Amino acid sequence: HNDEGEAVVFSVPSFACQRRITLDNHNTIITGALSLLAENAELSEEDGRGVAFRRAAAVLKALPEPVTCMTQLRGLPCLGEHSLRVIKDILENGESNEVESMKQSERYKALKVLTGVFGVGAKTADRWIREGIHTLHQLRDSGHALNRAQQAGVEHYDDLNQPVSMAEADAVGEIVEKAVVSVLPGAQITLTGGFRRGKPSGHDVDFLITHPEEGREEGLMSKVVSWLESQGFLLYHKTSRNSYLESANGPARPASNMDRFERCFSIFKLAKKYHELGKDAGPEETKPAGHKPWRAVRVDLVVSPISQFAFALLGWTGSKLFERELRRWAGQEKAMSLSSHALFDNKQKRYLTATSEEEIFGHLGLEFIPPSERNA
Ligand code: DCP
Ligand code: MG
Repeated sequence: HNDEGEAVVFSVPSFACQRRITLDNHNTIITGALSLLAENAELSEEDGRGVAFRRAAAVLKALPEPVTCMTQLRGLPCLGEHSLRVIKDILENGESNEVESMKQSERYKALKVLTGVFGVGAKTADRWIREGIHTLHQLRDSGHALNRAQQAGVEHYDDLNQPVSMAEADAVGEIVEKAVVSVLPGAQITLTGGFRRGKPSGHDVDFLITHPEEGREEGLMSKVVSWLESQGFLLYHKTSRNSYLESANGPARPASNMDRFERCFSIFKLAKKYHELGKDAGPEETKPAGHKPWRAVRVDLVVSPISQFAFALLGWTGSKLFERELRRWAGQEKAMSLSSHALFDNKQKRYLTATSEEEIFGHLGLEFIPPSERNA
């Protein structure tokens, strides 16, 4: 409130990549509701609506204090009719009717359960729901053939739906570091994703791997994966060429570069620390059944040549909305195409190189936003 006792009217720039959004959120009830609506839209393959709700949530996350009345929101960007209705409901009744009934709906609950299986996306879940499959039991009984990823997803369902802690992320990091330096001394790993933004937990652990000498990273992923596998650290892995041609964004790049830019989706078998084993943990023979001494953790590995490292780092740090907004800013405001590989200036018809994230923000005419403030 200002000196006259009137509620403060907030001001927020239009693009999420122009805002400093920390994890210190003063409007968690509203942003939680809008995020659920976004999630539901995404699970229903209505991506446009999903982005609209995500953008609205990111505006509320940027506010310096809790919203108390609708007039404070006057003039803010990205708040559509639907989002405003939800916010009004929450301010008046403490919760949103629409969101509460959505959470209770059979369809939403089934979508959550089924897409909670690693390897199952919105399309597959929707198809199964239309066949009357709403639970994991029904999925097992249905006799549907599951692919390798989905089989691992069902097998490790509970572990993979339990958030990964920072301590676990560090433990995975030590293993990945050991793997990387064993197969290529001098190679470097960097923690990316939510943990780099300072989140205390996540759904997976993301790493970017490179070598300071261009070209030395070639073939690195398969060596790292072989090492991890030989040491018994992998429950599942699938390496894919991160085909940049498949993304709609930006111009095609030389095949030689693409071949080197690889991604591995994996599930690690992470040993539990002694204190995590539970009070009844003891010598192997006396351990109660069901208390396994390890747990499954999703890990994403990406290898990038050093020349693309800054772009890969920026692209894999997130948040997803922050990334999307950076690319939208580049295209709409600067006539540039940004990807996790490069930045192309469409007017000058040339690539703009960078060796740091700061340099990329500079090319884009944006103030530098550190990872901890990219939590849009
Ligand atoms: N990313 C992307 N495009 C993809 C996959 C990922 O731009 N197809 C980027 C944005 C994400 C980051 O990589 O922020 C890591 O992806 P995650 O799905 O792991 O997202 P987070 O790490 O941010 O969240 P979580 O804590 O749930 O793992
Ligand atoms: Mg992550």
